[in-house]
Amino acid sequence: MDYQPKPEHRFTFGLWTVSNPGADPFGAPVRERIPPSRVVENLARLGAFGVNLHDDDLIPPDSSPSERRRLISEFQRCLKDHGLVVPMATTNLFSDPVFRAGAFTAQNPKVRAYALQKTMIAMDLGAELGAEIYVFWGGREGSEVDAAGYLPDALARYREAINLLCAYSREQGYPFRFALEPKPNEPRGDLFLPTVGSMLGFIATLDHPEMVGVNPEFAHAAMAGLNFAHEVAQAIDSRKLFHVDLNDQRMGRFDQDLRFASENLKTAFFTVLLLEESGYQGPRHFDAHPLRTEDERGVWEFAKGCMRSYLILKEKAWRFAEDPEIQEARRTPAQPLPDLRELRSMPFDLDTLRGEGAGQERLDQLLFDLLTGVR
Ligand code: GCO
Ligand code: MN
Ligand code: MN
Repeated sequence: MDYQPKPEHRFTFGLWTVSNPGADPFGAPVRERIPPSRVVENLARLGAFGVNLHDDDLIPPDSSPSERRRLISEFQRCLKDHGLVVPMATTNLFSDPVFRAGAFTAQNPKVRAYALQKTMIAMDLGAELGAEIYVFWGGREGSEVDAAGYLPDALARYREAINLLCAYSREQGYPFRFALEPKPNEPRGDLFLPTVGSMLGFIATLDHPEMVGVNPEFAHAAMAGLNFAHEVAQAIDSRKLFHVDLNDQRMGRFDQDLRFASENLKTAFFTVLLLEESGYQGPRHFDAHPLRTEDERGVWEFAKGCMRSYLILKEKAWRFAEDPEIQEARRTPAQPLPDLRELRSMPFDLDTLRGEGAGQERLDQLLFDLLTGVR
């Protein structure tokens, strides 16, 4: 096995991921921002399928209309030359100081209107580039000071914004499916709608719930101490897994955005197993950043590493599914429940049931042996 990524594996990276210049709250950038054309060229060389972007990643804010046109057509030409696509687009509603107290949920109606307009323009751009998934990550939708307003009002403003944008997408005839991305905190003290479950509850209250799903992210679950595979499982169970952000993170740290599978090997394995077994057809998007220690050579090693690790875990997932001993230990008896009447009067041998172990120590060790290459 050479673990060579190919477009059919549907690996994608954001322009903002590989070209992240490595600034942090304590230090200046350590790398030049890699221009979009060089990102496309290198991702194609490494075997990726596509590249995703925020409006501002491609078109610096305050660009003139002619500058905008030039940047779009140059980028389109570059995508065509290298055979890369843009499956997903999104809006930067967090960098500009105007969004310091929220974008869609800001109390100031002018800020909300501006956030909506910026998103409509970014949707036009995404549609022009062929994107079919539109991600919403509410980086500034949250609070530090809950005394600042009645919390349910913020959610109502959020709902109004997503409803308006669903209407805009439909009116324009765009093919978008919206994917809402939960995160527990950072940059706000507490972000609204912090988990997949919160998002699913919110989606059910929208005008067009069928258009809207989720974009769970590994690191966001890990920050909250949650098991990412369980987050993905709930999204799959609700048929709402529209997109996925793969990276890694240690719990109790700042938002690390580490290379996929670099920290939590088992959860990464179960994530890949779920994506592959469920028949998820969407992009495998790496929303991670190269370490601040790296120069551009390290950036491409990082990108290669994300895809390579996924493919290695995919091979392990196959072996897991085909290993007779593992499957035997994993088997759950497929016995339907009796009907209600029978159930009500059914006898149980509780002593036997209470005495039965689950055999999971052995199964977990078999998995360890498989993942470490001993098996
Ligand atoms: C973060 C988020 C973002 C979003 C991106 C796309 O923690 O900063 O994960 O990277 O995914 O803005 O909406
Ligand atoms: Mn993130
Ligand atoms: Mn993300």
